Amino acid sequence: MLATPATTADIFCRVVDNFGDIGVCWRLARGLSAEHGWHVRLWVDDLGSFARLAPTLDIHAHRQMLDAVEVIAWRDAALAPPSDALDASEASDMPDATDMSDASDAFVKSDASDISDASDMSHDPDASRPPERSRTTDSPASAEPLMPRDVVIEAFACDPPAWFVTAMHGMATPPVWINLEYLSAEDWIEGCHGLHSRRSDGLEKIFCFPGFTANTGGLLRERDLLRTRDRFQADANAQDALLTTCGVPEAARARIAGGAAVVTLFCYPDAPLQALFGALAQRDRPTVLIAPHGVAPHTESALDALSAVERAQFVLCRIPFVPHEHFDRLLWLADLNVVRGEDSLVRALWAGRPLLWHIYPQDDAAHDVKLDAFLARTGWPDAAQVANRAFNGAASVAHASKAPADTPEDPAAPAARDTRDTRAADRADFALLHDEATFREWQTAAKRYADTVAAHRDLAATIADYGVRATD
Ligand code: TRH
Repeated sequence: MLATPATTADIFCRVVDNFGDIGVCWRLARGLSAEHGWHVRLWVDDLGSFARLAPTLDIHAHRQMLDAVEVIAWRDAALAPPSDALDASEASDMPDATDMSDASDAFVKSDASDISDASDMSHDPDASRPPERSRTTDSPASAEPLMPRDVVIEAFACDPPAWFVTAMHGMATPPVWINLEYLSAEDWIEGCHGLHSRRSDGLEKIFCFPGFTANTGGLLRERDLLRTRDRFQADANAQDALLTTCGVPEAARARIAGGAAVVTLFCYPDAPLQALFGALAQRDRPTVLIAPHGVAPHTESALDALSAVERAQFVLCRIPFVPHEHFDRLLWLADLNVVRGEDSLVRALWAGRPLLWHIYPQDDAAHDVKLDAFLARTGWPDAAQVANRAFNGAASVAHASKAPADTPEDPAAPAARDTRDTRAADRADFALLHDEATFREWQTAAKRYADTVAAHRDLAATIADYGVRATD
């Protein structure tokens, strides 16, 4: 019997902002490779951001293997050669003569060292062809030209290179082309997940919507993740070792061992931390705050604004950015996780612990709708929903009178959040943090909701199914 060949795939990722785009793509690439045996090439336009999550990445390599995934430095489309030098449809993804002296991660930049006159690059007849392995100097990866393979995954409508799409079009059987969309808990996601759209050139895209329900693409969740989490949560030594690895100082670890609560802090700069800290200070146990350097820069001033007695309830640990595996475990050991964006939300969900989601702000306040849709699914106590809305400056049922500061009618209110800190939230919004009974209810509900969502198929498995169809 002939063995079925492994599915081969290209994942394209542009880092628009922050770390969420590459965070999702990196987890997906590894999941497809490790759990489904796929051969994955991950094209990333910003290796610097990627390296924050994967410190062993070589940001100067144009092609490299990392955790069995081939990572390709995908040059920035903004660095296109002069439009008259190349056909415009191809230019946007071709090497740029003006970039040749730059030490950026441009995809084909290593080629420049082979070319005596870089300024003549735009006339290089090879410029309109896909780059080939033979022209790179630093890759342990496979030797075939970078032609499309079984599956193309375009993350967040990032547009693969034009020459690549042209090559897809020229294939006898074009790849399965998946557009991986942003995460939302809104109902309409179910109706759109899996829809096909035919382009004018005849190629077809499938829309894959991650989501929280069975009728969506699901969420990224490694096999055995919850079992591994459960073991870790029951192992105080493993937790202490992780804290040490992450750079949490001895004194803070001693406080944790002595019963202090751990709160991780990964939010956008406008989070109402003063109100949150004011409520945490009312707890009958101290809090060790763990925050990456540079994140939530007003943490220190919000702590300083507390009374001396309240301030004494906190130890703040600023730690370096840590790799995904450590980040996930930090969330597992915390009593409360403050997360943002979509990837850290999902990881905090899997922690099965209470969380405050500081959702990525959108111009038309669409984030409020997304937040409500998520909260409505969780089954968390009302007070937890109030706290989450307040943390985002959104009107809540209990605190509707505070809404004007964030409504479009308020001329001082920005389209997205950026000035509202304690204007829209006060410590009363977070009262459940020091109400033991309600907090316990939240803990139970958080665990239950994680289990509920984990009963659905995970996103890598959903996408792997498309791959099976591609290789059938
Ligand atoms: O970084 P983000 O704010 O990314 C955002 C969101 O994804 C948003 O939805 C998107 O539209 C916008 O970018 C363009 O938040 P997010 O999604 O939580 O991603 C953070 C990633 O960083 C996640 O993969 C976890 C990872 N991380 C670590 O690996 N180590 C760390 O120490 C920290 C703090 C984060």
